[in-house]
Amino acid sequence: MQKTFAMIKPDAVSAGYHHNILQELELGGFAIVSKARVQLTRARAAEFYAEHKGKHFYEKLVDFMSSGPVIALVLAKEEAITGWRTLMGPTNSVVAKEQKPDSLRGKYGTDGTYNACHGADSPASAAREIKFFFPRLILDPLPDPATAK
Ligand code: RTP
Ligand code: MG
Repeated sequence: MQKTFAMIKPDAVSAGYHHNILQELELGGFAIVSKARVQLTRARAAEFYAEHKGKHFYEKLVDFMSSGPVIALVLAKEEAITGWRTLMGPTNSVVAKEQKPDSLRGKYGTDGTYNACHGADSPASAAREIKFFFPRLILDPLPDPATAK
């Protein structure tokens, strides 16, 4: 079982599409390990997407991601990282609507920025992003101190 970090972005939450997305991901075989509805400050959104700092879309992205509540998720499934990105579809929702109309971004996103959801793109990103939102989450069971040698 692999874990990934996913997020339902402010556009989808404010439109009420998070209900649909949560239902679709469970039907897709993802288990929800953790779920939190949170509002990112501008500074937290900037930190979350720091890898894109300096790109032309960065300021707009940070404004968007701090514009309303998001739903942060830790999901578990075999091959969860690639599986979730496949379910989301292409980054740009205009492209997604053309090429993958049944994907989450095809159905619930609008354009290249307002695209309904996020997914970690590698095991390292997933670990960083899970810690960013759920710093107290213990992902793997610790050995039982009573029986550990
Ligand atoms: P994400 O990180 O949100 O899961 O999306 P991604 O990997 O598919 O795409 P990425 O390149 O990491 O871009 C992060 C987010 O920035 C916004 N964006 N806007 N040209 C644009 O206006 C543009 N390009 C990217 C999107 O919200 C994208 O998901
Ligand atoms: Mg990305």
